[in-house]
Amino acid sequence: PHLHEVSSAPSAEQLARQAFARDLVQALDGQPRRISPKYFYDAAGSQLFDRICELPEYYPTRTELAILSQRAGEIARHIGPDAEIVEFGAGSLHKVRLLLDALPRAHGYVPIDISGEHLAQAAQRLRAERPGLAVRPVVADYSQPMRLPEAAPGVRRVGFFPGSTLGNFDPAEAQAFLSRAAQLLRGGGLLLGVDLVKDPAVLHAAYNDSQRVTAAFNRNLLLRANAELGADFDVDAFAHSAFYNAPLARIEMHLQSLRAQTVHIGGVGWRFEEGETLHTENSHKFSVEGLRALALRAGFGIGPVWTDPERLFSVHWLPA
Ligand code: AVJ
Repeated sequence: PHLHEVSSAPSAEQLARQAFARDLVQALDGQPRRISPKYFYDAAGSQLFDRICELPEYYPTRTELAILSQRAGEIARHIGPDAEIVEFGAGSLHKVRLLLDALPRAHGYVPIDISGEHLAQAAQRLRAERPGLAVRPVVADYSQPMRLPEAAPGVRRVGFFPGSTLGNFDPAEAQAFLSRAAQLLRGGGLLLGVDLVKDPAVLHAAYNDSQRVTAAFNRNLLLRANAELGADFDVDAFAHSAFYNAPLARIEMHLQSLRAQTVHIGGVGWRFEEGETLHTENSHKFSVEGLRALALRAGFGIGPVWTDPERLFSVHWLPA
């Protein structure tokens, strides 16, 4: 009765599930055990992340929004008219709206995201708001090499990569991503938001909020594995652990086994000793100089940087 399903090509959802299965099994096989934070963002995880952005302790989102809205005019002058805005990882449209509002003559908007569903919805909403704007979503994993639709003649591509998502990459990955971005954006530039090195206590609080939303966000990865892959993680037997690794200038998030236990996926078991962790995220923090050195090595020029008065967060204009 289900022959038509057997013969049809795998859906985007099935492919995403397979990639998650492959990467989680690889993480569990590894030592140390480490998985990409991109798997946080299923529907539930995306909602938890939106709640994180509203937390009193989590300063990055509101600080970046304040910088973007206060400096929108100045930023728009660097971007110039007739640009096509390419957003890497189009989450909420909140931030790009601030930018587009300051760019009445923007030619187009190309949001790139791995979640096609999320992306289609966002594109529809924006088209309704801005009928003159060419919105061309691209479903892709921007952490991998990728191609973009041809830009119209005379249109400059300007990248937008807010939220300090760059900080999720290891330094070598960040370098590789920026090098590819510099090529894709040649003739235009990149507007890049990154979190800054600061008092470790402030960083610690931002990833250990008192409402424990970040803990739920971290643990949601295990719930997702149970729901999508039939894993049997005992979610209550893993603690949220987030700490600042000062030598590497990064927040690390882990899920730490509270006791010796064995977890199973598809009949295969992996043992966790008490205290052993699954490393779920690195969130690198930058200095303005360090970021500029990285950008230069990737082939960008150096433009102005905008920060808040407390120097918590930074937004960089990098000509390509
Ligand atoms: C979306 C990667 C920028 O690193 O601060 C928030 C994700 N993790 N709280 C960050 C996150 C825990 C966030 N980024």
